[in-house]
Amino acid sequence: MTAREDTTGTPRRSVPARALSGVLAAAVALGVGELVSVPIARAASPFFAVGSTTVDRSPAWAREFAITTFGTNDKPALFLGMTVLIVVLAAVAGIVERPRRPYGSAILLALGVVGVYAAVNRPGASALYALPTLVGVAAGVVTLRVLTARAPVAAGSGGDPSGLPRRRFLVLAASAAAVAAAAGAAGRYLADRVAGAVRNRDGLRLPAVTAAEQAPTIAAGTDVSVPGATPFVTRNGDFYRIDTALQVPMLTTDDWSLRIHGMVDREITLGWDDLTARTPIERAITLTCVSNEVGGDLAGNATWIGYRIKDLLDEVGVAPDADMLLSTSADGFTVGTPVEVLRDGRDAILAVAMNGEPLPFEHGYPVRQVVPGLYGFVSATKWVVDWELTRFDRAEAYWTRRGWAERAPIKTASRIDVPAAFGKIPAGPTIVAGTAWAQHRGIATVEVRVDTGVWRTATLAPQYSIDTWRQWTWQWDAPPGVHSLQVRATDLDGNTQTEERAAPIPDGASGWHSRTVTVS
Ligand SMILES: Nc1nc2c(c(=O)[nH]1)N[C@H]1C(S)=C(S)[C@@H](COP(=O)(O)O)O[C@H]1N2
Ligand SMILES: [Mo]
Repeated sequence: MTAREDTTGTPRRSVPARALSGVLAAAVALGVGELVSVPIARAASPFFAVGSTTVDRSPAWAREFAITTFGTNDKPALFLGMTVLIVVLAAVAGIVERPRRPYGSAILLALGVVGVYAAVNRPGASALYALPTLVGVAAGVVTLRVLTARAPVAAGSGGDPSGLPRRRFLVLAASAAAVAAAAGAAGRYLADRVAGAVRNRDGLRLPAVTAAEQAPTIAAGTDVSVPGATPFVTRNGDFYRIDTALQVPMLTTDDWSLRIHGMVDREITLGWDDLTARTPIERAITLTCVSNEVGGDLAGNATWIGYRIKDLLDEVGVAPDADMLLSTSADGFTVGTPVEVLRDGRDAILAVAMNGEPLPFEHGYPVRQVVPGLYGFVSATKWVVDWELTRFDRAEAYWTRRGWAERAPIKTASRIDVPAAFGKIPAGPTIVAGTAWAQHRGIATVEVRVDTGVWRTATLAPQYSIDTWRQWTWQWDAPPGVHSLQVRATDLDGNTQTEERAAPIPDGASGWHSRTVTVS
């Protein structure tokens, strides 16, 4: 049978060499799978997914047997068993692989199907969980094909009695082993770092805020408590997330430091302990994204604990002609914030906690900026690690370079939450509710109108602070028909929202939010 295939006249490699090829191919597949799983989830690693699924799906007697036999070593025993099984199957795959009849590749693919099945069925898995196995198996098949291919015998190389380009095989096999080991080790290392960051966050003690610096309590009625209306405090899990990070930076408080340099009298680098030795303050502040469309939901309100940015700037001594704080995140994103705004007395902070928890990783753990009144892209740097005091005429931040504004105070905005868009409601008294914001200026009035009628004043919830949004309600005696509800707000500076529509780029959307409802 070998002879039939050997149209090139080159003998195939020995059985042990082929078995080794199969094992190396499987190792490459698992190593690459491990590495690709890091940004997705531990459970997306093919080896881990199959192991966990085996544990979850094994019948009670098998589990009991494993625990009574191996005790707390039941998991290492399982992984050892899986490894032996994979080595055997992979060796067989290597032995049966033929250049024209890829039986071995088919075995690897079949193992891949098992891996994909296990990964996408892990709790909370998405289709993305298939990716590590798919990429891994592709790498494994390529490895197998290369290692089991018959290299053309160069003329005059007949000196080797076996006719095999043995050196070439050894080099390839060693390379495959190196790839497998490096990918697997890198994957494990990164996964451990991720786990280390999770442990670090779980174990973090929040700074104790003195009574004087605690956020004021939320007065009754601040939350209008109308079903479907925006809650006054946005839960962390519901908080909008906007960033350029494909992979959320996972820093520990030990990894973190903030270097402050540029146009300053004294450069300093703060570690976590240096930062948290300062006096923390707690404030509720509403964040908004410049990309928010009229009526959109890229805004959220949280109670933050942090340290005053102004105090840090005073400490380093900012040069009088420095007008920009260029902040950089651990993943290289940059933000330019006017120094003047940071020092005008508002509660601009380096935040470490959000709604009574350490910052969630997606929201900047361990340290981010929060600045009342400015859109996030010019103020709210997450995972912030570097501050350079500079000038707007010398430096340009990430989004400014891409056509967005250099400076961007938040525009006064209002939104109808209830009734729902294109909702159907019965005629008669109904409640209209929503939110409005004009951070650091505050909301003075909200008005609602039906169709082209007169503007009516809505009832405002108590103002918590000028840095937070303000909820409102309006009683409507809804007549039958299709109606358009519109809303506009006026801030405490006396500026009423313009009707003129502007797109979010370059410095924020404008226009009145409206909703069409059918009343019957
Ligand atoms: N490191 C980093 N910080 C960032 C961003 C980013 O892309 N990277 N996006 C900014 C933008 S545009 C906004 S609106 C806010 C959003 O903060 P959130 O995701 O916590 O809601 O973060 C800001 N901070
Ligand atoms: Mo944003």
